Amino acid sequence: MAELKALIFDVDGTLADTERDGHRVAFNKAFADAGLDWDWSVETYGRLLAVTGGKERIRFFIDDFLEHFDAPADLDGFIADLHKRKTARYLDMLKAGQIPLRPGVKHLLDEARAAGVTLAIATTTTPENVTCLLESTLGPGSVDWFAVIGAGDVVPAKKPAADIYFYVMEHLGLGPEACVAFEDSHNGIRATNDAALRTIVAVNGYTRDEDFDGAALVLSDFGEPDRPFEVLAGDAHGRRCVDLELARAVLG
Ligand code: XBP
Ligand code: MG
Repeated sequence: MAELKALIFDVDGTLADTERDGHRVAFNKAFADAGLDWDWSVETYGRLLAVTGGKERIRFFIDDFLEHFDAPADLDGFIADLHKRKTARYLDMLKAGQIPLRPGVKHLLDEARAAGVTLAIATTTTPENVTCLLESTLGPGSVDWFAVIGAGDVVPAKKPAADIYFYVMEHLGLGPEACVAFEDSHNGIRATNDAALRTIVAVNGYTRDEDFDGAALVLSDFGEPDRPFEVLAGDAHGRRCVDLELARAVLG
C-alpha cells in the first residue's frame, strides 16, 4: 500500500463553484467597464470553458464567437487589459463573500492538516484569485496551509496540459504514487491522467456530463457526514464523504 503524503486540489469548480456566478459575471462586468457590448450568457460561457485561462478564453471568444471584430493593433495588450479589469471585479466579489467553498471541502482540509498530510493547489486561474478565495473563505493565514500553490501563468501550458501538476509535484518533492488529486472537469482529468495522478472528481453544473475517463472516482460533490455524496462512477469503498480513508483507498 502506497503512503498518502499529499492532496493536490484544483480550484475553480472543485474547491468552489466559481465559474457560472463568479468568473462569468466578473468577465461581463469587465466588458461593460471597457465599453464593450459583449455579454457571456450561462450557455455561451459553458462553451467557452473548453479553453482554460481567462486571457486564452477571451481570445477564443474573439476568434471563434465574434462575427466581426476590429482588433486593435496590440490585441494581446487589449486582452491583458480586459483580463486585469476582470480579475479586479472577481476579487471584489470574493472579498464581498459572494463565493463560498463547496460542501465538504473544509472538512477534508481540516482532517488532512490534523493528520499531517500535505496540501497543495494546481490551478489554471490567476494566483491572486487563489489567495483571495482562501482568505475570504478560510480566513487569514489559510494560504499557508498549502505547501505549494501552482497557479496561472507559472507554467507555459495550461490544463489540459499536465504542466501545472508536474510543477506542483516537483516543488513538493513528491511523485504521483504519494499524491491524490481533486478535479472537476474534463480538462482537469486530462491533465491529471498525463501526470499519472490518481484523481477524485467532484462534478458541477457545467461539467456533470463531461468525460472523466481515467478518474478513480466521480462524485456529485465532496459530501458531508450528514449529507453523503452521490457516486457517479468508481468505488467509494463504503465512504459517505471524501475523507483521508477514501483518499488512501483510492491511492491503493
Ligand atoms: C479554471 C480556469 C480559469 C478560470 C478563470 O481554472 O480555467 O481560467 O476559469 O480564471 P481551474 P482566470 O479549474 O484550473 O482552477 O481568468 O484567472 O484564468
Ligand atoms: Mg477546475
